[in-house]
Amino acid sequence: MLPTITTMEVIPVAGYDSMLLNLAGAHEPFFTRNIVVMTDSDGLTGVAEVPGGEVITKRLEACIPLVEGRSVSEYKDVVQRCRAMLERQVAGAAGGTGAETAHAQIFKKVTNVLTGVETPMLDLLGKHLGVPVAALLGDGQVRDRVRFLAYLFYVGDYRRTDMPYLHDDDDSDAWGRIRREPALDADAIVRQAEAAQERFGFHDFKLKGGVFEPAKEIEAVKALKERFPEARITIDPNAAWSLDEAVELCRGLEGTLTYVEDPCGAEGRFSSRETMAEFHRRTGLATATNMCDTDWREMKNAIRLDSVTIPLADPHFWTMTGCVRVAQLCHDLDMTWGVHSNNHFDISLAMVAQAAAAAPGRINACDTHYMWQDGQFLGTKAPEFEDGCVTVPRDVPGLGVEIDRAKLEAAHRLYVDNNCGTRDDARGMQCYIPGWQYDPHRPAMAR
Ligand code: GKR
Ligand code: MG
Repeated sequence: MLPTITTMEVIPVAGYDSMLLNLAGAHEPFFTRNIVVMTDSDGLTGVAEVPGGEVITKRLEACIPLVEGRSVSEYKDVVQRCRAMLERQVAGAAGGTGAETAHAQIFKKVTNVLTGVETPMLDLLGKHLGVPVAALLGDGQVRDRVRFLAYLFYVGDYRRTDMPYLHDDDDSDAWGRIRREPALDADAIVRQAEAAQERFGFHDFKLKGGVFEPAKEIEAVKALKERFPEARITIDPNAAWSLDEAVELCRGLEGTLTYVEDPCGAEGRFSSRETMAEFHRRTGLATATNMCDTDWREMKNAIRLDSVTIPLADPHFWTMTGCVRVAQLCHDLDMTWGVHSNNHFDISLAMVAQAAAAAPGRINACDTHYMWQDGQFLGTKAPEFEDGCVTVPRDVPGLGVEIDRAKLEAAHRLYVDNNCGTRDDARGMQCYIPGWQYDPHRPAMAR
């Protein structure tokens, strides 16, 4: 008999971030996450990290009665029951319409919570069976090293705000010195890439776009390619560009851009999956997304239209088993799998690494924001990158992260003391540009 779950704790936490710029504004000084810790009757703990915000905290708390008392071996049934309960809750909150249009919203609102239930149970199951979580996903572990990319951002000048951004916190190397400093042009982006490569060994680079005029961002991408001719490079303006603009900007850049992430979105009568398909056909470039292929119904349409060659299936939004299911589909249907990210601690890094270790075939370097958070971890051991990769050892059972209670408590205090809640990138930007408002079709700084 496997042990039972005796307690499930849900702990909202915060960590420090730089003033990273994107289409939605500027990251605030703190990013938030929800940590789930399950303890079983043998005294072992299983953990998960999922997106932050009170809504998710509350939904996770609502799952506690369905989890406590259940055997670790019953994890699939527990997840099923939590799914049914959450779907009822979310549909009820939406007026109980049950309409097809609500389906995607329900999937999105429920799945990130389910990840917080599924992952600690997989962690515990792995520990009891003596295998890593990757061995329990898909057809099992298929690789030992998982490649990550350097996620480069334009960075605002925290000195122009009255917000408590962390600065001068790490003088250990070039990355430590520059990661809180303004980066507002191609030279600064190349310096970021150099410093990140020096510390982590990354071979792949992604630039978060949607900040400046598109041509300026393409200049940065070209400068990166010139400096790192062997690198796989991508840009992600979060669909801020029009289809024609995106085609104009990217046509002829096959040798520079390995793929383009969400270059354009819905336009008039055409859905984002239709414009992405046109972009793909007109430029011949591979397309990635975390915006228009984010549940199974969207996936079905994206595949029929040939819109997306790289679905970024983040375990936080698809569950661990769900994102590996996407990876298997990619492998069989001539697509390649990748992973989206948000700011995160070490537990999320381990979750992505375990999922990617079970993703068959050729996959893309996984997105991670971790380089911006490096040094802030909740486990007993700092994560290690070697040559841009994280190792998933076959002899370390579970997720491979043992929670450090003191660090967890400190991250929770940071959340409470700073009144953290749901992410709001507009607030940071308004300190920078008074009256600033989000516009999905206008780069943040092009005002
Ligand atoms: O951290 O600013 C950010 C990113 O823009 C993030 O919020 C996105 O969800 O990384 C993500 C993306 O690929 O779009
Ligand atoms: Mg994206």
